[in-house]
Amino acid sequence: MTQGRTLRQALVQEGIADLTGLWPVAQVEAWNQRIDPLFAATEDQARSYVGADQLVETGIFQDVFSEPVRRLIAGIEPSALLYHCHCYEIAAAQHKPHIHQNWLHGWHRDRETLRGFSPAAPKFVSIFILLSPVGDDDGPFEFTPRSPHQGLRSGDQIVRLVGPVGTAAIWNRSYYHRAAPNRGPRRRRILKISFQPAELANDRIGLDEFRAARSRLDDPRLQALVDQRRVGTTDPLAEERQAVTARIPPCTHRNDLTGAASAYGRLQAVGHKLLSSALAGS
Ligand SMILES: O=C(O)CCC(=O)C(=O)O
Repeated sequence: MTQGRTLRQALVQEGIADLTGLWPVAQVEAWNQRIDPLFAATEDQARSYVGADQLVETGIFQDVFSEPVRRLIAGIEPSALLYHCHCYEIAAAQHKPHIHQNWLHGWHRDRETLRGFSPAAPKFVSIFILLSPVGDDDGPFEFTPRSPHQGLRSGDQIVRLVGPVGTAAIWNRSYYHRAAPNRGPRRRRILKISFQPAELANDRIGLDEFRAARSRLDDPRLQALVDQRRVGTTDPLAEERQAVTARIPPCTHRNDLTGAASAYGRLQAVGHKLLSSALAGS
């Protein structure tokens, strides 16, 4: 555990920090009761979603973005604008990851973050809150907590996000991560938030789910988080910025990549680095 590091610093260095406890378990269980009926209609699908507008309708959005959470976000990115805000479920009894399943065992960096990646600032950040309990076989989120420019190596130490409902982590989307296969008997449910500086291109904030979410919110501080008109601007949110001390989750596992796959991963990392440098100069 690193002492005294802020979340912003941890997101640059290890790329991940623990947020468990920020949303009380009883509150998360109450969210589940509200969205169970929404997910019931789609439980035969490989992946299913409850969008930002539905999260506003059920009051979950307002709970998630409480004042302390908004201050924590502003402490990481003063002009934060949302990029993702939804709950999703992935199917049970799978042998492969639900995303990028035929590529490096699912390990990837989020493509839309590569152009703006900076090794000095966390620009593309996600938060995961577990809405179903996740054990080793339940499709846990896995994360490589070191600079993505070093590429992937076979047997690298990784963080695995397992735990009861309410377990939560914040992570840098430009780092290597994956969903392990959900081999278990139940659908895995997560609440996902992503934010980024408002000035950056944002191809999701104009989606109907965000427009509807904004129109249903009364509080201007909540509206600002989903306001498409802020794209391209640098004005900070109205929140006081809070620099929260980071808790770095331990590495408990190693990846199962073969030497050949990791060599390919390193080549890919060199390519990404060259691309970032070229785009930074363009
Ligand atoms: O569902 C997961 O555990 C990982 C999803 C993922 O790769 C992503 O959000 O970029």
